[in-house]
Amino acid sequence: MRIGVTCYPTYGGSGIVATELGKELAERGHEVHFISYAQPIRLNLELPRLYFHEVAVSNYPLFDFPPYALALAGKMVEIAESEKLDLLHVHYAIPHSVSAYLARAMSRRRLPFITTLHGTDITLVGSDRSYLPITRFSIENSDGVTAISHYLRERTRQEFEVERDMEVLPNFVNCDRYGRQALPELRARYARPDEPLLVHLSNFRPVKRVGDVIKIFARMAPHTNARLLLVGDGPDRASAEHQARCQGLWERVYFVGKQEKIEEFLSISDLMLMPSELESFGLAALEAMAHRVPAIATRVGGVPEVVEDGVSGFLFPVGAVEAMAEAALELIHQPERLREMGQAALERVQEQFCAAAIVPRYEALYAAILNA
Ligand code: GMT
Repeated sequence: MRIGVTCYPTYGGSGIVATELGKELAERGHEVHFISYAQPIRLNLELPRLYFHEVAVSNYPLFDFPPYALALAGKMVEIAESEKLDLLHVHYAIPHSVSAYLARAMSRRRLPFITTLHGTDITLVGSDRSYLPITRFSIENSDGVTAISHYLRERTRQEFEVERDMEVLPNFVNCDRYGRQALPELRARYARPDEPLLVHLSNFRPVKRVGDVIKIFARMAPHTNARLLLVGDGPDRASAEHQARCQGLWERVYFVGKQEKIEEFLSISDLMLMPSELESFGLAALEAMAHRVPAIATRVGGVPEVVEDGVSGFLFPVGAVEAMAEAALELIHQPERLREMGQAALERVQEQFCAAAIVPRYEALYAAILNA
């Protein structure tokens, strides 16, 4: 098949899932054309059958806000026709799904499109009154809709009162590439062998509650020689850095910013902290679990579908920093228990979230839509 994929190319879970799916599809022999305003961060164009088409948005002085959704729709049609695309698969409803709707209407070829809902496109942006009607419209008019968790599907049904079919296709990792050996030199940069290494990975947006990560670590600090690695960047990074300095933790926390090889940082870590306000899935926890790193996380959204409380991690109410610190301390003080949880986390990933099981379900959905 020839598939057009649109996603946000920036540091965010939906773009990462879209890119990983594109890579998997290309490996399986499909031709995959990414259409976006920049090359997605994890997209490696040296791999065969993967292409990137940039959407140029002209910014006439009359516009306070350049009309990206329209430029994207135009580019989708252009690429669909020049590359003979069979379908479009857009990740994140706003505005991609609306652009795909326009592209389908404009195209001289048959051009069905699938919308994958990821989370904030429903829970924050889509439910904003100014976007709600058009989000509902684009969901109702997509040829196929998928959601990355049962939670998100239910939330979409409630929020938008849509009755249509929506398949739950969870996020995934490539189980052959994950779980490699830890890199001793990289780990040595951040912690000695006897110092447990905690990790937080996010885009540092308010919904991630990075401040709680620091609060948890501050409560742990007097009772452990552990260190904390913060991977990623975003609006709340500066305040988290300030908080770490004020708490006297600066020597023990490392803000390493955006990283290309996330898996290297996860593979040297012992325990993940993900105290988010909301996660429709929690891809960061899944990626950590694939490296035998259990998560201390919040019981929100789709997280319980990923992390089994007490088995592959521990779940707490939002803001329960004291309890999260206690649980993290208890785990790092019992290396055998930590190891068992890490193993359980890996097994859960292997049983439920391997690309080898999920990607064929996307292919089947594409085929069903093309044959409809
Ligand atoms: O969480 C973010 O800020 C980014 C956002 C996105 O769409 O890029 O993430 C959402 O999609 C991820 C991939 O499917 C999920 O793992 C995240 O849980 C989800 N974020 C939220 O629901 C807050």
